[in-house]
Amino acid sequence: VSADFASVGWRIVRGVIPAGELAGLVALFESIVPERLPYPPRPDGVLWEEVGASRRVPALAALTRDPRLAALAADSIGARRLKLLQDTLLFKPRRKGAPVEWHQDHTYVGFLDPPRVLTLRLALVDEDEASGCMRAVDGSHAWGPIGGVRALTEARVDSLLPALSAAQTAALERATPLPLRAGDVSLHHCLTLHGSAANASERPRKTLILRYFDADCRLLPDRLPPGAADAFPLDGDGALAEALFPTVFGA
Ligand SMILES: O=C(O)CCC(=O)C(=O)O
Repeated sequence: VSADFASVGWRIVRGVIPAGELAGLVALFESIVPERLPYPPRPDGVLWEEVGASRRVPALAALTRDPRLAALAADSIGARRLKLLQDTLLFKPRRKGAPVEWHQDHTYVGFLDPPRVLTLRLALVDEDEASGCMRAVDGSHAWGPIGGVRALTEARVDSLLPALSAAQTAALERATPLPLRAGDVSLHHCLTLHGSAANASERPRKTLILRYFDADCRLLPDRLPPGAADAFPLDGDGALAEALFPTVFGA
């Protein structure tokens, strides 16, 4: 178990993917999320999140099982076996990249119990404060869940700001920026409060996001919105179905 992750709620691991492998991963990203496409703008800019591509792109599926990534995630929460919940390719175009509102992933994954769920992010190009890198509030995973659960089927992430106490709001001022070099990885707990600013830089931000959970987690069906149960089938042992939520570590 990572001590940093347990006490702070996030950790960074440098140089997980060596420079020689990055061009191939950038090309894979580009084949799924081409930079030239006119992604739909929101009032605050463009943020494209391509969700679930590993179910149709074998090279991406292989990456979700890459032991360099999956073992880091398992180690961070001390899981013996880990399953993949979801993969997302996040693209914040240069100059007009939109922010990600302050949130806990738990709002969208809180149907898994216990909350032994985490997110691994692999930077494919350098990301820093100018290009809207992620920011996290140290120790906020100990605050517990804020607000309700809305499950992964939500189209966009809402700000938790209105639900925060005065002390929690003040803590946002001290949020830690998580600048990454291409090939670096950050991991955060599903209860860690985080977000990211706009990308006003001349560089695009391209991040591969993998959400994993302890294979011992069980689904709480009453936390799914009506009609969502079909997207979360179970195997005979009560675990989320292997066909859609594959075991990526400790199989
Ligand atoms: O990378 C970002 O800017 C935000 C990512 C995020 O919110 C997440 O992975 O849960």
